[in-house]
Amino acid sequence: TVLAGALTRRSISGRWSKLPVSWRRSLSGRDKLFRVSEEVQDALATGKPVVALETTIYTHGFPYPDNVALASHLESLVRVNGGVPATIGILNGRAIVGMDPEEIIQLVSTAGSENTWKVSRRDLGFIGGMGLRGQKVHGGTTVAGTMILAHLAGIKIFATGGLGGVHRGGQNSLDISADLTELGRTPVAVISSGCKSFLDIPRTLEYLETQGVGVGTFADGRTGHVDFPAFFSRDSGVRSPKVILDEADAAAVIYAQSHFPIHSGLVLANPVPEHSAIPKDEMDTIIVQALAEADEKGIGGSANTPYILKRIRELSNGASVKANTALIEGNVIRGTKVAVELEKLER
Ligand code: PSU
Ligand code: MN
Repeated sequence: TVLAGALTRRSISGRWSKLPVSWRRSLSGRDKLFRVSEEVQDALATGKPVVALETTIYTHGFPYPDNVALASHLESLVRVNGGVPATIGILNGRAIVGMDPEEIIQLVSTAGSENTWKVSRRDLGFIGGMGLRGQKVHGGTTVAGTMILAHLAGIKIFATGGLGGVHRGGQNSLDISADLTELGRTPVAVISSGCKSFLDIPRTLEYLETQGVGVGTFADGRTGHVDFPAFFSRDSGVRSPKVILDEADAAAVIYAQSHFPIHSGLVLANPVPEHSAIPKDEMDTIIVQALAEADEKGIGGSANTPYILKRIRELSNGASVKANTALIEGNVIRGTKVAVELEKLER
């Protein structure tokens, strides 16, 4: 490719053309743009359950140094439940699937810096390009960004806290998270606690339906009314399109879907544990205030979600952080168990 050619000439000049083609490719621009850790490569090659973890929650969600502790804790939760974690993020423009502990610290300690971007689908080319130009740019990957990189590495399961969605008033502003279109075109199953109620949950579910994304919520029985969860709260007032009982149910759905030419993802919603949930009306008051402030200050686009999350943290005096931590832990454990079940079906 043009890119590989340009890098090649500069990096290893004359000796390059004598290398076998496969080596040339692995030493080329692609290697400067994308790396999968040896542990994750090995796990994928030997059929071990791998679980992808995103990094926008660390760079644009949790403050430093709490984010370091959380990142390491989530990785251990994957391991003790029989999986291999693949934390995904970007350092100096290079996307890494399976960041090591030092790389995670290097990335998440830059939370809040202007050189640390929130990287969704539209940003991957820019951050990679700036990295090739020698810029010290880092990135926390969103659900959309993480799905793309996970899929490129061959990972099918991804656990996180919450999904982006259609913002309130989105029918006019067209502020619809790229997470939703990504779910429509990238075959990765995302385990989350739904989306926050500062978003428009009914329109988010409509949009996912249009995108062909299967949505199921974990519940104790297959019948009856089950809400699609609203992150801090188990109820949203909006019915989940489908219900799943357990990890084996979820794995069967992923396995079945992979046999059809459906290249979309799945949303597997895992409600926040009862004991750490924040009642819906309590949350609503805080959200109304945070939304009004964002509107007054004109904070829109990709800055909107991080701003609202920050204000919710402040206005709830940290109660939201506790709930947020508990639900992510639950999702990571669930996601790992789904990956373990899926591995059994694929064996
Ligand atoms: N929702 C949350 N917490 C988060 C995010 C969303 O409750 O941390 C992050 C995720 O990384 C998600 C992104 O993919 O924000 C969505 O941002 P946007 O709405 O700009 O697409
Ligand atoms: Mn947006």
